[in-house]
Amino acid sequence: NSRLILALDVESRDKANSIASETEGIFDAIKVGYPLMLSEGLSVIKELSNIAPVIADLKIADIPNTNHLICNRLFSAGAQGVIAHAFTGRDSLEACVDVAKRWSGDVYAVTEMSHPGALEFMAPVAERMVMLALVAGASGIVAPATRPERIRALRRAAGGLTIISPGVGAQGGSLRDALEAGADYAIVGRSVYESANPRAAAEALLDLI
Ligand code: BMP
Repeated sequence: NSRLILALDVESRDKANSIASETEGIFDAIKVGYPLMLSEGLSVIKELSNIAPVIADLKIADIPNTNHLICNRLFSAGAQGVIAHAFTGRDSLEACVDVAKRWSGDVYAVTEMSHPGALEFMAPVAERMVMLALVAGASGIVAPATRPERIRALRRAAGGLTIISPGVGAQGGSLRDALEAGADYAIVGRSVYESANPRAAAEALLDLI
């Protein structure tokens, strides 16, 4: 258990597989999102899940029925977890959780994002997003490594939910600060997959933990 999740926002299957293989054994999960899935299709999920459990990050944000359909696609494609927005409300989030339970999978609810724009609308209501994640039965939340003090506040609201935290490295967040503030896992993308030596970059992160 490295407490590290690889965000694999590359746009080719070959590149994705080569980075995932090179870093095999280091990351506890691989997060794939729109860039890779829109380029190469859902089949990348099953492929990568031979290397590590895959979290499908489509930031699902629709009515309950549509969320249900989307989650069914993602879990049947081999995802171990999905990421959904919380702002759509309890019923939409519960639809994701219902499907996840059937697959023994996880739902992570987005609370406050890591970019500066999240301060405009998300941050003021982030604690309420955490409450929604709790009542809907989500496994965890996504909280910003760029603002460790916000991880600390959201941890207080989140109790035992798993906190996964993007924004380390390329976005300026510190791995250590995020974990010390209460994140269970840090999500790292560019600083690994854009590195000339992804394995060395990933090992350097491990050394920090
Ligand atoms: P990077 O380490 O290259 O900045 O990648 C971070 C990853 O986490 C990206 O896939 C991004 O879409 C995602 N992410 C984020 O950066 N902030 C959030 O608040 C939520 C995310 O899913």
